Amino acid sequence: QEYQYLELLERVLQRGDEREDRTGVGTKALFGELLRFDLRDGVVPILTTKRVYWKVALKEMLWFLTGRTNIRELLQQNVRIWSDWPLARFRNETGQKISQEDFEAKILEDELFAEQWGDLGPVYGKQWRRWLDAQGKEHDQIATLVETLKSDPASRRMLFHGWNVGELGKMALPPCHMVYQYHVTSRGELNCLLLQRSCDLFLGGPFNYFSAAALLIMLSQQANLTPGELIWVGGDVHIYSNHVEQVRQQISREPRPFPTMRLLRNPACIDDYKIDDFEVVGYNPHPSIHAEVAV
Ligand code: THF
Repeated sequence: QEYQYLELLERVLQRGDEREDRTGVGTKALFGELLRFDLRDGVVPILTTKRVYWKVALKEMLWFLTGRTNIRELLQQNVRIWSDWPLARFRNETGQKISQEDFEAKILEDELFAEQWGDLGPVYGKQWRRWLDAQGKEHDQIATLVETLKSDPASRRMLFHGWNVGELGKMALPPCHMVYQYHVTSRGELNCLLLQRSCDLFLGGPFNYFSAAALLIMLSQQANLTPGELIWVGGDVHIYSNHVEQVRQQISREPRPFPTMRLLRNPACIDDYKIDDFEVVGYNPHPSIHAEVAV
């Protein structure tokens, strides 16, 4: 199953359109790509051609589900993947040349500082759990989804969306993984179609595939369904110019079978999952490959 990802990397390198992007780093990109991951029997798409820090991705997903948007709660769990954006804003607005380490330490020890500088605005968690409509009413899209999965699994309206047009301007970064649509087969298998408008194939992609799979597995458990398929659709799928060597190295490696994931507990509700509830079995990846994230 991993070959489709490696082939996508290869295609983007060979045929990708080369452009300047928002970050100024430069990318090669294709538009409109699709990957399918079979999640039956507990199989999860954690890539094996480099080590993927699946616990980091899972902590991020659990943080989205809490509805929170401050990086402080991530840093408290030693997750640093969202620090670059608040750090860039702090440096821009104050002119101070603070290091990432010092900035993160300050966020952790100073609650007021964290409130002022650590918040990403109404990003994923806020939209998923507290989407604000024009009347000022908040909507919990995740709770509604779980409810519908249980009560009306044949529904064609089981989805949640991150692209809240009226609030885009307040977000540190508008959502990349944007619409999650669900589907239940007559055999009680839960499928997900994820539409991702923009994908950093080397750094973000591997996190996004696994996170979406983990969420599907949690939803299956909550609604008494079994995991089916994750279908991932990417809009602008790109490789940053400073990831090309890393990508070549990854493509040269032989993929191994995907691992499986088990839930050690059956939490009472979608809000109750903890990182220790997840066990990954049979993950035997090639070594990690370092790359810089474009901000
Ligand atoms: N912006 C860009 N340019 N790329 C992205 O992948 C991305 N995201 C999120 C928001 N904006 C993005 C942030 N998610 C890593 C992983 C996910 C991120 C950001 C960074 C990363 O550096 N991963 C490394 C190290 C992991 C670690 O240190 O724990 C890795 O090797 O996987 C995509 O959603």
